[in-house]
Amino acid sequence: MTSVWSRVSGRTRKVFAAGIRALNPPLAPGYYDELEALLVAGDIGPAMAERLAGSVRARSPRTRDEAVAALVDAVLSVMSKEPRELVLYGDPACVLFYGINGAGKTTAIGKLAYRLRTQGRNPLVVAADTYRAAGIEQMVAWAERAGAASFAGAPDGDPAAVVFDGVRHARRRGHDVVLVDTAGRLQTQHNLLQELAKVGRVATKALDGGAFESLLVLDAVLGLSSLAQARAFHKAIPITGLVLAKLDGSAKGGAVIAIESELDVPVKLAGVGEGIEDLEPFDPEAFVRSLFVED
Ligand SMILES: Nc1nc2c(ncn2[C@@H]2O[C@H](COP(=O)(O)OP(=O)(O)OP(=O)(O)O)[C@@H](O)[C@H]2O)c(=O)[nH]1
Ligand SMILES: [Mg+2]
Repeated sequence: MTSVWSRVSGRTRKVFAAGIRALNPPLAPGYYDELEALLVAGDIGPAMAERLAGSVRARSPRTRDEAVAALVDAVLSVMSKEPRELVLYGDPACVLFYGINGAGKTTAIGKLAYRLRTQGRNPLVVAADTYRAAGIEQMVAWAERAGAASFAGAPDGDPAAVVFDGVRHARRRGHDVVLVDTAGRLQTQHNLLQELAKVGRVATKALDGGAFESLLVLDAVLGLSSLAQARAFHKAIPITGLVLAKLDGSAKGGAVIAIESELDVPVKLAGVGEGIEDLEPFDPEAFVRSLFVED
């Protein structure tokens, strides 16, 4: 049976698995250059591709299987070692979602609310995308589908104030987790990044200094161009985890290897479709094996 990972990373997998099959065996001249080019084609980035091909070469594999095994090891060794489980402690626990426009924030929150409901938790969805009335409506509609309660800010309101009030509302009503949706913003919009930083500070205050999950949602379709986004967001607000949305439709899933490695922030969740159940805790080993190893 094919795993969820070989299904969702199908397009990226096509680039890699077929390419690896077509490569000369490791003992042939040019093998490592070809391998490096293949990794670049899968959007792993030139520097990381060189480093990974070098690691495989250092292991002196004699067969294609040995080379692939060395590649899987090399990739796993550059990925983040930070824990991937969402940290959901606190009174209430809080998860803040942010990212560029259309990345998949609202959808990911809807799916996570559903997942938490099935685990017996009682999440409150806080719709703090106050820039667009439709943004609030979309979040509230997802919360309803998930069977979760929601708390909406007024359109044009201050998102930080909505988060503060949302946390208080959650406490009063006995919700154990707050999931906060924010407006899409580009990494080049300095004011909006500052606004996000303020949302983070106010969340800390509302939680009496408690920690919260701070998740940058990336559109997997964009590949390596997400690296610049991630760097800029990370400067504005400490990122505790990544959400890789739309992995099912991306041919550039390889980029996550370089992004994780550079930021040392783990992908915690992956969006694998448009349905309410299409969210998976990220499993790097299964993901990497699905990219390079045929089943
Ligand atoms: N195939 C697929 N589509 C997804 C996934 N996640 C989100 N989408 C689609 O991507 C589009 C944008 O998703 P939203 O959740 O609205 O994105 P957003 O980040 O909230 O967007 P803004 O609020 O406008 O910034 C929608 O059409 C979703 O159905 C996924 O994992 N797989
Ligand atoms: Mg949204």
